[in-house]
Amino acid sequence: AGTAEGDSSDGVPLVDISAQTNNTPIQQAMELTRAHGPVLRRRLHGTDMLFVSDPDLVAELCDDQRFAKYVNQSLENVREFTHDGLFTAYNDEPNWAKAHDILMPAFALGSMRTYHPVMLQVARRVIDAWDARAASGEPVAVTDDMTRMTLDTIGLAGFGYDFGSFDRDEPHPFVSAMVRCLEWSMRKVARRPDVDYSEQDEAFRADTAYLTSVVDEVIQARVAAGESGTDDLLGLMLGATHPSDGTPLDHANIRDQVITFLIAGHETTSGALSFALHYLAKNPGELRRVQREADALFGADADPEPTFEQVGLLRYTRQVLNEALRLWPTAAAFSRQAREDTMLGGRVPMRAGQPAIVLTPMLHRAAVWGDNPELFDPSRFDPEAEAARPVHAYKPFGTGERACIGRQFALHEATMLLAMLVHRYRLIDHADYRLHVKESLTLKPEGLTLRLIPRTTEERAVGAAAVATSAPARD
Ligand code: FDE
Repeated sequence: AGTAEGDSSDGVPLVDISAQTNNTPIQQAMELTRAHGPVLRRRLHGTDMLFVSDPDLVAELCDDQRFAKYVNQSLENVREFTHDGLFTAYNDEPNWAKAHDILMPAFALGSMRTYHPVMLQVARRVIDAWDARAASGEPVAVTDDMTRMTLDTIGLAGFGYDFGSFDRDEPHPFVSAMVRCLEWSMRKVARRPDVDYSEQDEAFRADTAYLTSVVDEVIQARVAAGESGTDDLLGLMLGATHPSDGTPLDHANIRDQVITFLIAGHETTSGALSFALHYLAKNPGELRRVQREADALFGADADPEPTFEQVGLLRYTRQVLNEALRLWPTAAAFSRQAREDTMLGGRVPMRAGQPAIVLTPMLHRAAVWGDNPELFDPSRFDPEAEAARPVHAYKPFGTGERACIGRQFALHEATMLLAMLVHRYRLIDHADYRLHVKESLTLKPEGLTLRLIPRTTEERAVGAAAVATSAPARD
């Protein structure tokens, strides 16, 4: 994992990785942290970056009085195709506050009630596709199908646009183009000064043009449809004006926001579901536990119609997702910059504007998580256990006012689908899958396939009865 070149004047280890290949920068930074400790400087072609995963220091970085979001180098590259959209805007760009204020209400917990029927509709697409696989005995490609699900959901719920991903054998071309753009953004950080990258840049520009054309089609479709669906994200952006100055978002910015939501709204969520399914397949005891929770709530009938309220009651299923996002937070890093000259932890000097990257997967493996952090254990998110932990020890959705706006959306969608899937199928780890994490700015388990066996009504009835007799009902 690279040898420390030495310590900087403040005692922080400095590691030069310029000579190493860098297609998995997050896992590489995790290795560096394992080797050199939870505060280090990584030098890449002459540029140094501070990486932090110590919970006390992360708590400081999360203090909005002292630090703010920093648009780091990879986000700077994403900016080339999302400009001042929510994710990539600088803190002081007017469109950030404007879009944030206009869109916030659409992401409050109560608004999930509006999206619930669409989420259910897309969950049924997954089940139809998986039923066919189960019947033929073929395995399912988990990550691909979760990506189909989340793309269709954000498309329909956010913009009234149907990507129809389950009617295609290959991923929707939007997904392939978007993944290439994200990979370009990630790899550009590690470019060597002596190599010509114009071919990659040209391909990137072609992909960007394609993304733009798809989004223009999405917007056109809405404009053509007239007034319907005016309370979704696109309707809000086209219609609402900012409370303070009475102006709406301009069209170029709306396009950037749509691209932003299509990206942020599906890559990360599909990864989270894929990791959760992987860990459940590897941990039969945990799988049984979520199956029982679903059996108790949905009953023995094979085709439940989960209600909005029921999703809020799927507490252990939610804990499984939390735990999957602990081990593999799919948006694996966020960056902060000092507002004024300051000392991090009283010993690492940071000048005003200087950045630090919070390496979330290692924060999530710090000593506060106990002595076996690699163990998949959703009981870490039992309410008592959570209350005993420092609040900033868990940050899969970032922090402060630039934290994830889509958190409730992602969790509602993912919790419901996960419960429906484990209610319906036994998950068989037929290929003895060994976790291989692919990085394309976000993380996902590459090549994960599972075989499915439909559960029977009797199995579900037994599960439901076991819960009814063993566990006192919680409020
Ligand atoms: C955001 C976000 C974040 C932060 C970043 C920084 O700081 O740089 C994070 C970490 C995240 N996010 C994460 C996540 C995870 C998951 C699963 C998700 N996410 C999901 C989702 C969905 C949707 C729709 C979204 N998401 C969205 C979003 C947005 C728009 C943003 C930006 C915000 C501001 O304002 O800035 C985010 N997200 Fe997320």
